[in-house]
Amino acid sequence: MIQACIFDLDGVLVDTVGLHFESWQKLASSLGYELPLHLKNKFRGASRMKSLGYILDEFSIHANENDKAKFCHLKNKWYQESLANINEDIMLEGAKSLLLELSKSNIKVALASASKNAKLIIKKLKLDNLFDAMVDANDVTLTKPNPEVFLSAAKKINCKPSDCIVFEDSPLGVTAAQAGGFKSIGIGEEIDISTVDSHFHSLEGISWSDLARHFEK
Ligand code: B16
Ligand code: MG
Repeated sequence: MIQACIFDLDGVLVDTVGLHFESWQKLASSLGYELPLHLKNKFRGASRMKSLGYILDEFSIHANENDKAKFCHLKNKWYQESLANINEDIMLEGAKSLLLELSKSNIKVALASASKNAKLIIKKLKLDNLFDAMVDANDVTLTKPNPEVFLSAAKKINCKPSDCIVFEDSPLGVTAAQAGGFKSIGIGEEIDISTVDSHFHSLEGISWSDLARHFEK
């Protein structure tokens, strides 16, 4: 029986995919490059270092470990600057109402994000009270497509993976959810619908009663 919903953050609850891309673009510009648009979706669910790897590969840039750490630091500085004045407007359609409904329905809710900024964003949006547990890239050693972040979230809320629905916008995250034995809902256009239990354009219009019916039929 479904007992919990586990949400990815970027691209599912908040509209930050563009902000990540713009921050990487600033880094690329500082090195004299223009990022191709296809990287925007490739960055979804990818750790900061994995994302940098995509950029270095794209332009065949050789960088040592010191350079990589410096590039990641710069990107994150710009990303955090872009988060400075965010408010609820950055939430994606349907996100707040579904979180509220789940909390009223006594369904456990957890966050499982590949971003080291996830808790900062949740705090800025004053959404902490809607989550029973939060796990982000600061808490795990392996990143998506490894299931560690989802398994750790499930453990914190004391639920079996098969009793949890994971909401994800990235193929990396869907692979991680499947590898961990979770039910999965793909959100948005980057998801191959054959890889998930259910697919929606956004969280808009998704209600807990529909989900319960769908997964318990
Ligand atoms: P940071 P998610 C992921 O978050 C983003 O999708 C991905 O684009 C980003 O590179 C990654 O977090 C790391 O973020 O640099 O803030 O640690 O989608 O798993 O919530
Ligand atoms: Mg995401």
